[in-house]
Amino acid sequence: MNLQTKIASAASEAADVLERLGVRQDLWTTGNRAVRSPITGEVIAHVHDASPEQVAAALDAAHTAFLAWRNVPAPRRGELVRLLGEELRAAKRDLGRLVTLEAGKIVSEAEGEVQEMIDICDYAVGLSRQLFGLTLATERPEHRMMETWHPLGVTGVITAFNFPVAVWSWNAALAFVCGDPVVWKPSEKTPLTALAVQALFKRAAARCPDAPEGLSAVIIGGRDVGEALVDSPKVPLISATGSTAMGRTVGPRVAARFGRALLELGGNNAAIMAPSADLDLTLRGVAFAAMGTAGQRCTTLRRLFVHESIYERFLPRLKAAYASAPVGDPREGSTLVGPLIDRMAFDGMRKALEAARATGGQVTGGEAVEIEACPDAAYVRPALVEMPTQAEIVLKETFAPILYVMRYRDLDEAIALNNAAPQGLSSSIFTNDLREAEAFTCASGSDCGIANVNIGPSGAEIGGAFGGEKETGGGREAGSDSWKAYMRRATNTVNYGRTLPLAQGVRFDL
Ligand code: UN1
Repeated sequence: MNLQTKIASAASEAADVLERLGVRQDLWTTGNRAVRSPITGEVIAHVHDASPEQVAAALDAAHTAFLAWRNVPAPRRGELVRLLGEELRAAKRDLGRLVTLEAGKIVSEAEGEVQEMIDICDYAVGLSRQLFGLTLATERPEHRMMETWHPLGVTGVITAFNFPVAVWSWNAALAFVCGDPVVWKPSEKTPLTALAVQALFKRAAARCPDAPEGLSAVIIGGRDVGEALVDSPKVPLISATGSTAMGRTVGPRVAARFGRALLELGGNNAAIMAPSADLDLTLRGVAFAAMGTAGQRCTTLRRLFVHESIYERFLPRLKAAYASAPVGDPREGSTLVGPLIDRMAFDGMRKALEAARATGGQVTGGEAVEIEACPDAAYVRPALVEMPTQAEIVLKETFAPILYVMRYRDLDEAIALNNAAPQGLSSSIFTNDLREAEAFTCASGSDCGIANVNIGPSGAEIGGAFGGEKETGGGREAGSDSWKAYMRRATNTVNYGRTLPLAQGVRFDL
């Protein structure tokens, strides 16, 4: 299929945006690592991998920064994050543009990602005055027992290409107010946006006299750089976002040194469409959740269970939406589905569709959309696959726009199908029946970290805790009390009396 014949180069625009964002030219022109834009597949920059010495120096500097930063009162640490939020507001369009150029997101989603950074900064500023603990009842007279929260240390952040800037900010904004420096290893596929964020951070830090040198660092590189971060005893917390395979390596390595790991891994998110569902609303909810970000969100909708009584009515409408969703240059205002990150992602999609066909799947869409003169770009029409059962391939996360659709008969069966995936990130039910909605969100309902009613599984806002169970890794980021992962808890018992009563009535009289 050939939708758009020609697409304008991304390289010179990337150079302009990087310049405006204040990224030093040598950081992206003279390096060893080529960076490609998924829009055209062309090389748009060359960044420098960090050497082992540079990684060690960044970690030392971050640790030294920690020793000072932990003593800065939390609301003053919040002032740095407020300034960062200001920089992000001013740079929203440019940074969003760079996300589009480097990750291929459509403009509105790319700017939405930057908005998510601004939101978490605002949230963290408020939080900087609310890092409170409890006062607890003590069994001993003239004693006080309380819980205090203290900065933990350097936070290592590993991020994926699909949210190249927002995931850092959910971690960093909280880490900074909690008193922790941040060393960031971005995806090899999206280092430019990381350099841009670091430049904005530096602008904010320059306006904040309390901020020590080394509070934020970016270390670019492959697996070896990630491993140096993961194995460093100077990094008590590793927050890693990526595949379950990555988490299987990172989790045990961090555990082996008794570090703390916050893991945000694969998702294989489902929605249930019940007989009472609002058809129009569900159609929009499903379309955005399944096709948005070209199916490359960890919260993307990948499995849809439609009640048999409405299946025949709903499916033709969904198919029409799939056939008409505009695929193409994410810089064009009318585009809804941009490119996949690279050809490898397309190969993965093709293989999954083959496996689905082999187990009885009826595929609509899924074909490559070729762009003239851009053989390295990977545009694809999103695929809708009607499956007779939830076969093995459906239970795998393929990071591409594939939606498997299945029928169900009763809600218990649908909830069991929702929970049958090894991952447990996000889930939804579309229903106007209160009992069904409550059954889906109750203890015996969805087993995911996120369970929604009448919205899709993706597009969470930052106020809630974000993350999931089972193979998703169990971590929680962003809102609610996720900040506690970035601090150490101390229980303090203070005796203000003149005797020494022992707990549990123990006697030890000399
Ligand atoms: C991810 O894909 O890594 O809920 C995170 C969402 C976004 C975050 C997705 N706020 O879809």
